[in-house]
Amino acid sequence: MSRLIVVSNRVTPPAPEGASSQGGLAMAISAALREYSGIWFGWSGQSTPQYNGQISVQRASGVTIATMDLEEQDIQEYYNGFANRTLWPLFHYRIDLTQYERSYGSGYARVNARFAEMLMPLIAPKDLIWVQDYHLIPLGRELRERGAKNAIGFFLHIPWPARELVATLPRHRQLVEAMFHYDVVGFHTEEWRDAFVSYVLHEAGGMQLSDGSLRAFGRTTRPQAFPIGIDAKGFSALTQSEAGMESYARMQESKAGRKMLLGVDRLDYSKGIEERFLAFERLLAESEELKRKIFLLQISTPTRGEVDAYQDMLARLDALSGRINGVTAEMDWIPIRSIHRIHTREELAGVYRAAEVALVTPLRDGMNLVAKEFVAAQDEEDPGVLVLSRFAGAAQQMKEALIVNPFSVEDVADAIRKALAMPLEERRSRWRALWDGVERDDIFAWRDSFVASLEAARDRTAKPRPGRIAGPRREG
Ligand code: ADQ
Repeated sequence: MSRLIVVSNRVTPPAPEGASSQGGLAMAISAALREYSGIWFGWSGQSTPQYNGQISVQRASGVTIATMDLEEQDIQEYYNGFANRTLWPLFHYRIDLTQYERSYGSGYARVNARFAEMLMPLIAPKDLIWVQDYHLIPLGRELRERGAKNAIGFFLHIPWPARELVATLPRHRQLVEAMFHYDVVGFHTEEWRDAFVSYVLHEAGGMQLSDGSLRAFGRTTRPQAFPIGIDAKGFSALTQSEAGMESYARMQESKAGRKMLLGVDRLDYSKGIEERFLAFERLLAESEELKRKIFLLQISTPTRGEVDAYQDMLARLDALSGRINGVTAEMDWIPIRSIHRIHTREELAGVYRAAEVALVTPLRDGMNLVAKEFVAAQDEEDPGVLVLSRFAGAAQQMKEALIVNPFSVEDVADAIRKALAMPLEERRSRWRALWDGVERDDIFAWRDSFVASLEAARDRTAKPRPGRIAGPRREG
């Protein structure tokens, strides 16, 4: 088995299963590397007064992790700047929040070059290299320029947007050209992959070859969809852990016979939390009979606090839940419980299991793992109902959920009413179909299919066999 080197912006040392509170990407990588001999390389999350080219290496839970510190200016321009003020909002269709600063672009290029400089000495000739996410798009090119001949793959955890949006980015061609230094470029869904293909064919004058790969900028890459999953069985088992059962029992008690709607998100404008609150308000206004019988528990962890759009959102969200509660609450009933805290995986599993309805209503989301965690945590005899945004990548797979348009408060309110009234038999059959998918397309299937694709790319490079040029593909 080849050694796998995973590179991501942040490296979060893996904690023993069940004890961690890592975010979606970090969860996915530590689960993927646990069974692979390999290295996880990235930023430590710490700043250093001056870039010193030093790497710190440690082993944690069977994974070797190698990290570097970044200078404050790097953090501002690369991480808070180009990654989170430019690419993140743009790729989530928030052009109104997208900031196009030249200094962000230079910081992004500089940090990607530093990543390559630090990583090169760790790479052995047969290693497979797997670069994660939008922070590191140019890393493949930087590695190639320094002589890396390995199979290198890239996976984008966020959506790839319509080409008209990409074209608003200064030097967008250069960014896309960088994708062509990877042998494989992975997306969560066929929709995101097709949007990338569309850019290449129509903006970059590229060609699609008969084997599905793309040729442009004098290079070839293979775009593919690899829907990410969770450690489904592992997550399901957390509901039976001591802490999981305790959190379930605590929630059941605090529900006091009421039905619970649940939202769990990183606090981010892409997650549609404000729109969800407004839909809930609409539901209560239209369905008087539901008052006092239901409540919404929203658990949102603040992130990216240095970026103003996130501070603004936190303030708006608190004001909104305060207003709705102020107008609607009664002495012994509060409609929205909104908390900003990180919970352990076990606690979350117990809370998911106690919920009658999960509201996963992002305005745009690469995949959304919360939808899958909710399904994995249910009691098969009496499962809850998943309300899922059509704009989450997960909606492509989880068709038995109640699929909604999160921009329409009426649509979401209708779906909540339907979920609350759904007969047990229908809940069971929908849940069964969802669980079958979550269990089959789990995190290990995701890892294995990406690595297999990277291995195939390595084998093709060893014996080059050019594909036939098929000409630009027609858009359907
Ligand atoms: P995220 O935007 O972070 O991930 P998501 O996929 O929903 O979104 O993952 C969030 C993770 O954080 C889940 O595992 C959840 O349990 C955890 N989490 C959220 N709130 C928490 C809390 N209060 N306490 C503890 N844990 C909490 C990005 C993309 C997604 C994509 C993933 C993986 O934006 O679209 O699904 O990467 O590729």
